[in-house]
Amino acid sequence: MRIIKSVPQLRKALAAFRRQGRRIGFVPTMGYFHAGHLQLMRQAKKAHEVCVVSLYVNPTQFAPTEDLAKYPRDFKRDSSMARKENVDILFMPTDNDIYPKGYLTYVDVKSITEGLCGHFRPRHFRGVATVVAKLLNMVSPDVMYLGQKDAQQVAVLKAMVRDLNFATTIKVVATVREPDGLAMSSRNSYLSPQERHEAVVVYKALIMAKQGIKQGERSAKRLIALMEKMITQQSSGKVQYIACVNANTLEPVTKLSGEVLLALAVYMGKTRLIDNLTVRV
Ligand code: PAJ
Repeated sequence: MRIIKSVPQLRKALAAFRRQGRRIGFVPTMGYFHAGHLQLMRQAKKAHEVCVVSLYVNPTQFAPTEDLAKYPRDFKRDSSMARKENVDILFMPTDNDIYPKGYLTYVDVKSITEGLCGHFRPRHFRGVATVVAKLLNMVSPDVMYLGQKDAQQVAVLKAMVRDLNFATTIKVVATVREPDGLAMSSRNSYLSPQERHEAVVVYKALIMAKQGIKQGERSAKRLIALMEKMITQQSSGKVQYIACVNANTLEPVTKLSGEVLLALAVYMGKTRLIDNLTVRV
């Protein structure tokens, strides 16, 4: 595995792979790897692509009040985990590579960034779209791998790739979970043992809602109320939002039909957890 820090070096290394006729698979990350990240890397390797992983904690997707400074970082651990997955290139740009002095340009995806997480993190997806657009221009991958864990991020980046004509296909990888169902996340490391114990309720609420739909429930309002009740009764978690939306457009639905995304954000103490499930009604 090569660890590359500069864009010219990256382009040179990738050009050599392309001359060999190899396809490039790309996994953008902010590091502090867990089994979810590794699953994305494995998908690229399984497709016999050159696996390029970027590791960059992107400041523009954090609000001033958020956890940028304390976001977990462990480069040694990350690089040894990536090496074990046979990653070909670990790309670690610096702030100066991504946002040099005088930086002016941002990518703003409209409407689907306004609901769900976007409602509570107003500039978050602008930061995500901007950094991913830049990384796509640096790597020019054939395929980009994204996790379903961040369902709204997937929808936003799919729209960006379509609207700005990036020559990259997006592959979405199912959410990897802990044995008790909690979705893997770098932020789970913030949880106290008690919060970690209670955090499983987030997934349990989604599963209960899915079962409710299977048994014929079609009212989004009733389902959301049930999920909220379960979370507040079984944990000290504070619900930020629970939503039933169309899985493609992310528009809220009142009567469930078609492909529905159940999505929620819950604070366990100071840690914000998100999760989702798609259900075909
Ligand atoms: P990060 O949170 O590090 O996640 C990197 C990728 O791993 C994302 O595509 C995310 O959806 C995926 N992922 C995270 N947890 C997962 C899980 N439990 N199962 C499957 N996939 C999972 O998402 C970001 O970084 C950033 O916003 C980024 C796209 C890199 C832009 O800065």
